[in-house]
Amino acid sequence: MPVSSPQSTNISTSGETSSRQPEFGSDHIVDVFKSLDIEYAAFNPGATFRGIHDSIVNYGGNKKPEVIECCHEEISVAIAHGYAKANGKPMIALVHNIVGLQHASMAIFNAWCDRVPVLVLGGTGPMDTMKRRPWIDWIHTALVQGNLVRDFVKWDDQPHALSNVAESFLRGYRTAMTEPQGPIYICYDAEIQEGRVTGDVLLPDVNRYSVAAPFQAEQRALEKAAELLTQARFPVIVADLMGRNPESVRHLVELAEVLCAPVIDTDKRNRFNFPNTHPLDVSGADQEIIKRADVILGLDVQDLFGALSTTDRVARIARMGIGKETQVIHIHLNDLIVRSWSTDYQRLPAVDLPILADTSVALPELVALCKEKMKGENPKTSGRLQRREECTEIHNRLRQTWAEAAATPVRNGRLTVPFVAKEIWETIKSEDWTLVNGDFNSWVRRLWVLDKPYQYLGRAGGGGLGYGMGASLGATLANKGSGRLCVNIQSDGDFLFTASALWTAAHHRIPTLAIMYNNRSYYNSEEHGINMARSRQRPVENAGIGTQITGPDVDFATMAKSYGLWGKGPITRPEEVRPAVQEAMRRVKEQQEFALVDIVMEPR
Ligand SMILES: Cc1ncc(C[n+]2csc(CCOP(=O)(O)OP(=O)(O)O)c2C)c(N)n1
Ligand SMILES: [Mg+2]
Repeated sequence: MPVSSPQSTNISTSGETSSRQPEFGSDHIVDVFKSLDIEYAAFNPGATFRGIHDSIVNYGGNKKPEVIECCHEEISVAIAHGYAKANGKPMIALVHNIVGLQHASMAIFNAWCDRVPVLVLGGTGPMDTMKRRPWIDWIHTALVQGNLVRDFVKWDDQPHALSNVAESFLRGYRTAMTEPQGPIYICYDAEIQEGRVTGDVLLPDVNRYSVAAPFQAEQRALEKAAELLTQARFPVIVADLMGRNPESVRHLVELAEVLCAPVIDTDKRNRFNFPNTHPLDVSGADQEIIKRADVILGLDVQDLFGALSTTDRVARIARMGIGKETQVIHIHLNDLIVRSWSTDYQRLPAVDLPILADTSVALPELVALCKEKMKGENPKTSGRLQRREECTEIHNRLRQTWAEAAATPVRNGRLTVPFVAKEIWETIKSEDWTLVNGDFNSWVRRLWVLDKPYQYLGRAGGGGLGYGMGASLGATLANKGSGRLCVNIQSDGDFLFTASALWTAAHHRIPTLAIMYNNRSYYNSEEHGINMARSRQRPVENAGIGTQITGPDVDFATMAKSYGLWGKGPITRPEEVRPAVQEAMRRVKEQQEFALVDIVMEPR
């Protein structure tokens, strides 16, 4: 049977097929996975993909992909989500027919909103009703299964025959990877997986199906942008998802320096966009800076309206924070990923110069055009140097205030969040580290040095709890062999949704350093309760009902231990923090094992 052997490609990195001939449909499916160099397949098992399961293990040798066993489909997808953000390429999350897909749906929604490529695969059927077992095969088969998640995946498919599988998967892979990226879902009929291969099944040369080159902005639009930015009195840059491409960070630094323009990350903290040590980084003074802008450049801002407005969270009123005459430029791809079901496209912002382009190629071009326009300009008389100094002052003032906050170890009988954040920083700062989840509600950004794009991966995207454990394990898998310390700042409420990810961490020896940000509360909700009570003049003391996670207090260290992992805590005293984190870090580095430190602290 002729099987073409794929070479390296810009879709995959190496491409490897099994040396054996496919006997069953699912063997061919695994060959397709291998041709695209898929490293892992995370799943909770299920009979609808038992064919693929068997082929991964017995035909593919449990390598490329290798099985990552999970206790919940939400974990499988979150692992693939975190992996893709850390690695830039996707892995597979396999989910059992209707039931696994329903469990997975929250995590798929997170990946969708976060614009991250995840290959969600499932099984179904048999679609041939004569071949179904009574009851179970009927309740677990849908027409069409993809309908369940169609509104928040870029594409879904159910190949009709084995001969359709390779093309379907290549299309899925490419669709997920093409900007704006996102999850896809492909469902395989049990019959296709379990049937014998009778004729020729060809593996296409994956080199010829690669992701298209990123698309550039229209030249005249970029020139207009350069003109506005170079002539501005006070240009401000707002970045959001731009940093998903690490190269873009370098270009943004150059643009900010050329223009002497302040840079703000949106408060969504979606990606690493700009080094927080740079004097032009003024995130934290957003309102003060935005108000002064006469020209704003947005870079892949998902919610530009939100980023430029102030919101009263209780009254639910947003007011524009910029003047009517402020010119807004936005380089983005948002309009290419609009769906009607969820309104994750956000409020429609007023933009004077919208540019639909991939920032990874538009930014360097914009830098070149700005430089060209500024040729011969005297930075002293142009006011640029003065602006840079002003920004530097703001930058330094902010950091000074934040450092002072970290000097208070205990308040109201609890460790303060900034103090704990600082102690952890002091412990890990000489390591090559990456923060794979969490950020202590921005205290990491305020107190740690983030100067390399891989150091921060952003948040869940869809605001759905249950993300942190899976995503951090996936990102740690992606960092395997890098020697990098992978740190997860894990909030307690989010953890409890997917706590059984501890089993996956233990079983697969995934060496993440997890710090439990234990405020013994779904505090975000408690805070809403407090605000609600205040605005209605009702007792704030009741805000803990239905929100606090006390009585019993969860003993997270013992939870970790019960999965055979190393755990320490609860840590409640200032002098205990550093030694505990040091010990955990040693454990992670030396034993290459997951370790958890439970630190009880103030809510915020
Ligand atoms: C799946 C899901 N259920 C409920 C919520 C509502 N919610 C938003 S934040 C939050 C509390 C989160 O608690 P935790 O992870 O401990 O973080 P904290 O706010 O305490 O720092 C809740 C319940 C949600 N976002 N997602
Ligand atoms: Mg909490």
